[in-house]
Amino acid sequence: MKTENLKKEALEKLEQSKDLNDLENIEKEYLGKKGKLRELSSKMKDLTGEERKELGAQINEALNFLEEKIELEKKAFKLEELKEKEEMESLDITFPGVKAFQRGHIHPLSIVKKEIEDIFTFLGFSIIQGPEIEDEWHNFDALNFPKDHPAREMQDTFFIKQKNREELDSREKYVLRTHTSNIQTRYMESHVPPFRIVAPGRVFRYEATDASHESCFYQIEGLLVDEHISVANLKAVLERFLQEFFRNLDVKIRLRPSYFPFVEPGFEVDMSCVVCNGKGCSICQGGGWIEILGAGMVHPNVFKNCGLDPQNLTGFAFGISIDRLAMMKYKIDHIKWFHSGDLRFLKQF
Ligand code: FA5
Repeated sequence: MKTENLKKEALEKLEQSKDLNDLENIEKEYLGKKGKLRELSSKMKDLTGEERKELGAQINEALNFLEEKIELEKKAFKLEELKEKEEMESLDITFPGVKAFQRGHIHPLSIVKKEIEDIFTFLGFSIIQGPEIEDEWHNFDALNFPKDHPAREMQDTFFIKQKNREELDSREKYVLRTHTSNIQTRYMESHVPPFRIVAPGRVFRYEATDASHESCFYQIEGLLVDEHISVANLKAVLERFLQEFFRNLDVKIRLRPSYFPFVEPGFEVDMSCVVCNGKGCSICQGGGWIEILGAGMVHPNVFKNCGLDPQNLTGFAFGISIDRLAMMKYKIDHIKWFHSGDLRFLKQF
């Protein structure tokens, strides 16, 4: 009966075992060379032949029984271990991440540029691109800039270093474009009116920076050429554009005479302040109006320089600062923020 008791005892321990280590200890305790069942056989010498035979059979039966049981338990533990390992190591790339994925932000200038483009597309304008490195002909000469115009001087223009620059023709001398008006001349050279285009892009100026001036900023050029176009059309398009852009039908504009060599008459255009509705506030410095763009009627010399006959053609052009529109829309107090790369600023959009 001793073997039965040992079997029972071993089975109870097996039931309570928690891992392979426990099983190995049970195996050693009952089946090992010095284990409890083998120890029983050492008592056989005191028994009669018949008793010895019977005990031997009982011990063998118990050994086989427990061996089988322990083997089964081992397999079960190993399977469990494998499953756990698989769960830990398996990689399901379709599984959602533990941390929420951080999405980037569209830059405020890109948001505003897209909005402006959408409004002008709605008004029937096409969107055109032009080069940032431009020859002096398209950036100045074709636009009727006199050779000695101060805008060509070192304080305004980034000139590209070229060998024997002085001897080159203005079509071979390069600058970083100082405005998007270069796209006007390129477009008029290669297209037949009527047309209406807008052209957004980066422009570069060698000038001191402050809250509303950057050496690299964005403009959007507008050009509409047809017969019988007047300042009234220019005013209507600009006013409509601004009302759409600021989603405010009270936006008004006023034209102040100004000089740009490529338009006649030329204007600086102010809009009524959208922050105070023209009553006067810190953004418009109390005046109720803010200057946002230059505009005018295309000068006949520009038509001529671009190979068009000024006789029957009229048109208007304008150049808006995208940066300044963005500043007003989002009430941004300094132009430097756009290129600061500061995430605290960018995350707001
Ligand atoms: C021009 O660049 C003309 N090409 C605009 C034009 C086009 C006039 C077609 C007539 C017909 P201006 O230099 O004024 O003009 O610049 C246009 C607008 O850009 C200004 O009204 C102002 O809002 C903005 N601007 C000018 N300089 C800077 C600067 N350094 N940083 C940011 N915005 C500027």
